[in-house]
Amino acid sequence: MHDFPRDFLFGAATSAHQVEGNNSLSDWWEYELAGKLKYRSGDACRHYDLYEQDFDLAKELNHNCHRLSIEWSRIEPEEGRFSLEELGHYKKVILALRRRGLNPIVTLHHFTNPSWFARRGGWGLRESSDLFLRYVSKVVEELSGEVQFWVTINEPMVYLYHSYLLGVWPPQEKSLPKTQAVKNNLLRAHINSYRLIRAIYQKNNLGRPLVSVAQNMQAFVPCVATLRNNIAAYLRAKSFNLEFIEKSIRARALDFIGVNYYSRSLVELRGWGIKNFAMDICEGKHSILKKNSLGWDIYPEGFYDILVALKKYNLPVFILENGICTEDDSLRWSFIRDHLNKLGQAISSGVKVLGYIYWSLIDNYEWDKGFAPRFGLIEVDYNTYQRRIRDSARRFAQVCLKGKV
Ligand code: IFM
Repeated sequence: MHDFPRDFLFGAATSAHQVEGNNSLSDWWEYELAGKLKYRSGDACRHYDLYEQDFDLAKELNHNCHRLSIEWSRIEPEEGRFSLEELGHYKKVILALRRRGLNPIVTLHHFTNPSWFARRGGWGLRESSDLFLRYVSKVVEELSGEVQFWVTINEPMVYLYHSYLLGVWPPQEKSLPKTQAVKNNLLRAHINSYRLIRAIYQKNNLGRPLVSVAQNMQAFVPCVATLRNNIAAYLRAKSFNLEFIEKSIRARALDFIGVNYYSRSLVELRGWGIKNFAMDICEGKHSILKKNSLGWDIYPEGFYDILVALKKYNLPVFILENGICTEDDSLRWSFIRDHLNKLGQAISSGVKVLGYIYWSLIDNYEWDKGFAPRFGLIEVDYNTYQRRIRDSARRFAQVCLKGKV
């Protein structure tokens, strides 16, 4: 049994493209339409219109926070033209959360970009950070009075891997030098956004904002513990999990460590090239662990290990995503319970944790995997757009209510 701190934040997350629907001015949409991606997001969950109803459900489930993302391509549909209507829309969304006692955790970039930005060269451009900052400034000026928690960039390393190394997400490139350049630009965008957000709050005499990134962290485990696999696993954790946050900390641009944790990766090095170190995993399919419906190992132990290893940075941690896609809702509950238990253990070991956010509030568009993976606490019927609260959500609601697992 674990008690969570009294002011602990419990909630669930979504991201704009995955739930809102009709995100027609973004690069993802363009690739979907051109047939460069297998699945189209279409109406997604119609959350753009149904957000009040979804937030009612989150409140009914005893959540006290909610993580969402703002869609840059709606706010700045053409370069330099900002839509007051869309800024107003997100203001209404944030106020709808506040009215229900849900603390908004706002992400500024969650994988999608405006089409105009992508056409100009996207995150490969040296000036990408400046272009992003103009948008950040508009959004933060508009919402600062209602928001304390900001997440500048969601999972920069996942974005890099899929979009610039594996070439599966827009802009579907496979280039090491480009990956490096984009990584630097994302880091610059984060650091400069951090400074800008702080400056806006200061200018407007608002309390201190809390700003971070959502860093996807995996447990990197050597498949067979040979020396080279051990070294590769260590280096992978260093570069995938830690480099971005370490550089942000060095630049004094991180108020807490945002962690997204799902699974482990079995590392098996097949060569000595940079790509081998960055990507080689065991293809042997011999892991005996239970899996989610995408085949990812369920490994709560790794969650604990990762959290405890973050203690040395002396910053609070916020779990911004943790979740499972499955058709088996009892497996969803055991996943949540086991991870919350590990979180409780980490807190007992001295890790300061601000909150736990489940991915996701509702089933949604899982990028290149389409709508089949079901991550939601709430089921979405894609024919009627009706929502149905799952049993796992009710169990998690009890944890949120009582503050213990
Ligand atoms: O759906 C994604 C989300 O957009 C980012 N983090 C991981 C989730 C599950 O794959």
